[in-house]
Parts: sequence; structure tokens; C-alpha cells
Amino acid sequence: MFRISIRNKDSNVLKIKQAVKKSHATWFGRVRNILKGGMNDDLMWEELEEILISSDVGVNTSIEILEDLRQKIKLQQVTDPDKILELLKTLMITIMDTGSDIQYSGDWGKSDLIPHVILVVGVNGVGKTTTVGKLAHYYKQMGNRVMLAAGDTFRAGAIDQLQIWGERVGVDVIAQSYGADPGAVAFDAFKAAKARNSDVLIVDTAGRLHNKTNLMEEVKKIRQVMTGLDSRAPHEILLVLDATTGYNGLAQAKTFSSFVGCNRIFLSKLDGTAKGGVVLAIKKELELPIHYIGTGEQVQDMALFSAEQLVEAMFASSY
Ligand SMILES: Nc1nc2c(ncn2[C@@H]2O[C@H](COP(=O)(O)OP(=O)(O)OP(=O)(O)O)[C@@H](O)[C@H]2O)c(=O)[nH]1
Ligand SMILES: [Mg+2]
Repeated sequence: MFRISIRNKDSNVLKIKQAVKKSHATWFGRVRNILKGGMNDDLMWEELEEILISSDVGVNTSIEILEDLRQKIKLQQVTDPDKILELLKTLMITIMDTGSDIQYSGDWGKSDLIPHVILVVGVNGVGKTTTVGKLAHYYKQMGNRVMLAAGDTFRAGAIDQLQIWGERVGVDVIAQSYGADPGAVAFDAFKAAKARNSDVLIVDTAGRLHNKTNLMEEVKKIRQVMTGLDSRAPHEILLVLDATTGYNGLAQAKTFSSFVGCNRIFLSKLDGTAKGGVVLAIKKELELPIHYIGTGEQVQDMALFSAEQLVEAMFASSY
């Protein structure tokens, strides 16, 4: 039986804090002081706008948030900087639209029909293979039997890289040779996962550019092979999006995602950028839920996404 549960909340909060440390230090951590010193004047609004735009929230969304904030302040006659900050946080959480806590455990098909298939896709170098390793560890820790499929047969060394992750985490890896048909690897892996009673099958794929149609077709083919074996598979088509590519990476991700039909996002390398505001831009531009974030290079460096925890960490008064 495939198991998914909410990770220990404190540890999730700490990891999210670690991931937005740079964003806090460079941008969001300054907001509290700006609100305290600003007395609601024009300079204060300019500074807030600069922070939101510079942290990659996106120009339109930044303006929208500040307009809303101005209106709320006026309507509710708020003058206390702490209360203004709370209003701003609430507006940002609302945009991320995931409610007040991690809520999505319920929709992950608590099914006896296994394996639960996660197809991991994304452009070159975003962190797909690392993410596969992290997810394998995460699900294994929860008591699932996990299997990996080496669907990147395109880049020399990719199979070895996944096998190293498999050994590190202690899970089986199904692989063929370099240059093999990824659809055939996916087919074998599904059969093996079924035969060995695996709960979760995570499929790594080759990094590809959104404008290379033949390679994009290859992901579609892997998807079709899975669907042929189980009509609900792949249960997750997980787009790995590199947070350090910022606002500019979004257009590329959008094309990619619409072509492949992604249904959720793993936002990798959030720890590597000061522009954590990109989370809001992703929500606006891609309209896909972010389910996990990458918080570092090690196997345990991931957290479940929570808008509330993220916003709290961004504006924390101390670190
Ligand atoms: N800081 C940080 N680095 C990460 C994270 N995820 C991945 N990386 C690093 O990103 C680099 C690329 O990772 P890979 O997992 O090989 O990326 P990939 O998408 O599989 O690459 P291709 O298969 O070549 O397309 C590695 O140096 C990883 O350690 C993360 O969440 N934080
Ligand atoms: Mg890879």
C-alpha cells in the first residue's frame, strides 16, 4: 500500500527556513523595518515595490499585491506596522493559494493498486536525478517499497548517476544500456515494480530543451507506455523547475509543461537563490501546484511546500 503522510512539521519549517535564507537576507527580511520606518509614505511604497519586483514576484503581481495592501490598510484603518505585515503575508499566501497548511496528502490516491508512478521531467540540469534520489529516500522513510527507473539513456553517465543514488538510498534501480529506448526501460521497470510488489516507481528522464520536439515526444512516449500498463499512471508528472533560473525560466517551463502535461512541480534549488519571490510568479504563470521544494544537494534536502511556512520564513524577525 502506497503511503504518504505529512512530514514532521517542525523539521519541514526548518528546511523551508534554510531554503529561503538568501531571499530573507537580501529582500524580505528588510520589509519589517521598512514598514516600521516608513509611516505609509511614498518612499515606503517604492521600497516595497522594489523588493517584490527584485525578488522575482513579477511586475504585475507585485503591483497587484501592493494595491490590495493599500486598500486594506485604508479600509481597516490600520497603522500598526506589525498588522500591515500580517496583511501583506496573508495577501501573498492567498496568491499561492494552498490554504493555511500542507493539505494535499488526501489526493494522492491511497490506493492498493500499486505501483504509484512518478514521472520526473524537466529541462537540462534542473536537478531531476537528484530529485529522484531525494523522493526515493522520502518515500522509503515512510515505509514504502521504492523502485527507480533509469529513463535517461541519452546522456552518457546518467545511468551510473542514478545507480549511485539507488545504492545511497538502498532501493533497486531498473536500467538498460546507454542509448536504449526509454519507453522500453519504463515498460520493464513497471513490470518489475509490479512483480516485486513495489509501492512507488520513480522514473528519471533525460534533460531536454523545450524546443526539441523529438526529445519532447520521447517523454510523451514514456507516459503512454505507463498509461498502457495502468490507465491512471503516471500518477504524477512532476516538473522539476530550477528556482535559480528565476522569472526567465518560467516561459520555458510553461511550454514544456503544456506539451508534456505536467500536473505538479518540484521547485529545486530554492536554497541557491535570493529571488524566492519566484514562487508567487510560478503560481500565477504556470497554474500548477508546487508540491515540494529542494533545499540543498543532499538526499534529505527537500521539504513539502507550504505557502504559510514559506511566507513566515521569508519575513521571519530572526534567523
Ligand atoms: N543547491 C541545490 N542544488 C541542487 C538541488 N537539486 C539539485 N541540485 C544540483 O544541481 C545539479 C544538477 O543536478 P542533476 O540532478 O544532475 O540535474 P538533472 O536535471 O538530472 O540534469 P540532466 O540529467 O543533465 O538534465 C547538481 O550539482 C545537483 O547537486 C537543490 O535543491 N539545491
Ligand atoms: Mg539527470
